[in-house]
Amino acid sequence: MKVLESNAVKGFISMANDGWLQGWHERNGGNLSYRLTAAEAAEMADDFDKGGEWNAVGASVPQLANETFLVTGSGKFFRNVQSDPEASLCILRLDDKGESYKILWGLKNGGRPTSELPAHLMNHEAKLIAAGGKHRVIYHAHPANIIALTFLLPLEDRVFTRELWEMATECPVVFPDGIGVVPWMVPGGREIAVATSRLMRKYDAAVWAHHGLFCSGESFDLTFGLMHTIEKAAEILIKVMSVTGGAKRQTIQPENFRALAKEFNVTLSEDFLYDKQV
Ligand code: 2HA
Ligand code: ZN
Repeated sequence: MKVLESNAVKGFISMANDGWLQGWHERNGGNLSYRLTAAEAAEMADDFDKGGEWNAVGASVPQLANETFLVTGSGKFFRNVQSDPEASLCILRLDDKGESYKILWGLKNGGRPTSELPAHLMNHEAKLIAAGGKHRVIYHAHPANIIALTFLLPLEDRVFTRELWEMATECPVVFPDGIGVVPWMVPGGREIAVATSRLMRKYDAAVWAHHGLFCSGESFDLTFGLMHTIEKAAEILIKVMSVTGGAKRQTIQPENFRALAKEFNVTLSEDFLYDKQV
């Protein structure tokens, strides 16, 4: 099978385009990665380049040894993914130590995998361990409202989680574990990857202060939906803060969250249900 005929690849391209249409990917902003199943990698193996050299990942992810990933390219624009996937994306395979990768397909005009490859792979590894292999998608985008909040709220997991939960009743059902916050750090390297993957053990989403958001999920729909839900909640909070500076006349209270958790069968940590003024 040709790579571009695969349903997994089609789903990846359509998610990338959805992110572009949301306005989350100015210029070359953001990146997306998908861990292929063994069956998906096998069915398109005929279309893979058999040669190619090994390149350093810039991080060590031994739990992902020999795994195959579809990722966006460094410096490539989400805007062009749908019209020219073969120039914008690549499929890579890790070596048996999880320290080097080889490109099997894509980047036909040259280039490298996403500059955030260490963060993507370390997040995949953290999720492989924490979620037993169910998660396959890691998504990084630059949605404006969640970024704006990193100038306004304390950079604390408990504050971001609680404020976003209050903005839409379904938020605690969509991300019951909460959301983590990484303080400002230089992007693209191992240090920010380590900080993010530490949070990803606990949460499915991590904010990068003054930069963007990382989300993890089992499918393209769930991961895109998580990014979308968080950004929508952030937009509502920005609207409220724009009008009143943050004061709320009424909101969802801790006892309301506890009732919701019971009805929707989710566990909400009491760490996020602290007492505060409205
Ligand atoms: O430009 O988003 O974090 C790609 C990025 C880097
Ligand atoms: Zn970014």
